Amino acid sequence: MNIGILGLGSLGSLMAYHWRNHALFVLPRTDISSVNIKVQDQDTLWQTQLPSWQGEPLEWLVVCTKAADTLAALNKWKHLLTQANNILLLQNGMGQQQETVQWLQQQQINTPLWAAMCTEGAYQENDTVIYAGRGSTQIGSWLGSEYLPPQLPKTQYSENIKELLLNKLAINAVINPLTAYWECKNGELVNTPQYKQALIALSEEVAGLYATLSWPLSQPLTELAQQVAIATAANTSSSLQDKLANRPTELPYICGYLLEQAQRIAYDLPLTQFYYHHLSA
Ligand code: KPL
Repeated sequence: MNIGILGLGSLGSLMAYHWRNHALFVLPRTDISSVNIKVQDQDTLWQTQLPSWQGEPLEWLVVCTKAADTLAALNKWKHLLTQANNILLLQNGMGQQQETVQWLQQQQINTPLWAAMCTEGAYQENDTVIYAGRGSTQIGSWLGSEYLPPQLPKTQYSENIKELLLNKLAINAVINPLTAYWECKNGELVNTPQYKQALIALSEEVAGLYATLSWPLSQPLTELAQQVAIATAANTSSSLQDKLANRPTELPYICGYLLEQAQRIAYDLPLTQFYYHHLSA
């Protein structure tokens, strides 16, 4: 299967590793003919050189950029996008999917849009991506189409991808701003009484918005956020990694998205607002 990867950050590189037995192409930001990647999976170091996409037909074009970079990244390749049978957004956050639907319509590109919810963990150390936590990747049609393309390896189909993404968004809306604000590992949010109090307060605030919007949560958010903080205790959250590396965080597509939804119904999210503004400063 031909797969194109747009955005070779830690997640894009990890997916390339998963799909290493397929014909992979990268869509780099600059005009280079290939990209080197290295992924460390426990004792195995996988390294390869992936060719740049020249418009070969793709079964899947997978966007692994930061949410905020989605449209700029797609725009660079718009003249070739009709060569991709399916576009998948494999990113944290919410809001970019709706922006992409609109952008595709404006460009009159009818390629089916898919979204993914991924629980894999990876981070970059120098020029190597470390596969830190095994998880899964669920994908579903963003507009609810019933058409099923050839299965993207190492993913499972979900019929309720929006619910899964909203659930993940709620978890990220609690763990990411708190870990970035306190500069702590995920696990410290449950082990340090002061941070745990903050986790409970923020979970209650976000859960209140979800209830008001009738957005489903698989469990009470205070429990869910603590479970994920424990399960990923040794992780540095993606927002803290970004903050420490002086990169823009994905918080506009996490807290920012929730603040926008709350504003539309005049609902207050004082804690979310506080952390978001503090971290955006
Ligand atoms: O998705 C994550 C992230 O860091 O962005 C969590 C679930 C918080 C794990 O680190």
